[in-house]
Amino acid sequence: MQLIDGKATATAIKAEIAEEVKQIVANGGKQPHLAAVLVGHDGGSETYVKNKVLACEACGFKSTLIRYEADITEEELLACVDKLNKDEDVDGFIVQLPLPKHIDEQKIIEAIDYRKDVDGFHPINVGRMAIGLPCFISATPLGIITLLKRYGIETSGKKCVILGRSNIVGKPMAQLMMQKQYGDATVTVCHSRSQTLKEECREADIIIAAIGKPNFVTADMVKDGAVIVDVGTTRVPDATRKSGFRLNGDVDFENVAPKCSYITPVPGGVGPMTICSLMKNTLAAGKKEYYK
Ligand code: L34
Repeated sequence: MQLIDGKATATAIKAEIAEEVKQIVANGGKQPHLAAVLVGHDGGSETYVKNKVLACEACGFKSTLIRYEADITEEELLACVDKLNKDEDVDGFIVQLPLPKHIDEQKIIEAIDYRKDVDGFHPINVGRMAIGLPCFISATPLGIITLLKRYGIETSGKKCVILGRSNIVGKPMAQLMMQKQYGDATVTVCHSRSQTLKEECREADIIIAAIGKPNFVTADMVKDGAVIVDVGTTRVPDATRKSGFRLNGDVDFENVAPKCSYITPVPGGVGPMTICSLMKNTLAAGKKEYYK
């Protein structure tokens, strides 16, 4: 069993990005600038956005953090998006999800200029991704593709089961894993209503778990030699930790790991790669790589 070290891979890629930014700036080009909008005080979101700001520093980007209380109106948030759309210094920006219930997330996503949508959540980017056109690809699926590639893991022609059908992970992951230029695999998507989920998993060469249920994937669901990618990061109460919680993946790591050829840990697996892919997208935005 080999552990897939997302943290080390992300650190190496951020160093590569920093090197490129140095060159760009030395040649008189513009320093990439990412803005992040954080609404409310969700513990997970606070941590992820803080990590994004730190990653910007590591890459030599400019970053701007815009914070609002949870009672911000949809109108006010749309005005903020509009301002960022028009701000010529901002190359890309994100609105961290989830948003408070009274705000329509889809409406916010669609208000973002797709040319600055470094999350790759806007329908134009989602659609272009689905048909294999240049675009911003959402960060978690892109991070996973990058990890598989960097570890030399063969995906072409393999049977890949994706657990979960969310817009930000499951669906785009399925698209990328089936496409010739990325996974080139045979893809099955399972979700909470799937009747043959366990059977599908047992036949899978690669399982990508993104359902947000701690320890959902158990050893009896995994074939010997399978590759396991764990996207879950659920905070589980843990009195032995100073923080009062620990992060738990969707995979019963302790019992599944011995059966695998490769497995990602939580933390230190997919999470850091999500952030590193956001940095890649921001660099591409700064270079106007996809859109003028
Ligand atoms: N708009 N909303 C928007 N874009 C995103 O790309 C996200 N996502 C998901 C939630 N909402 C979003 C993230 O940023 C999930 N996500 C994310 C980012 C980073 C990490 C986990 C999820 C991460 O850094 N995880 C660390 C542990 C961090 C901790 O201590 O809690 C890890 O090693 O897994």
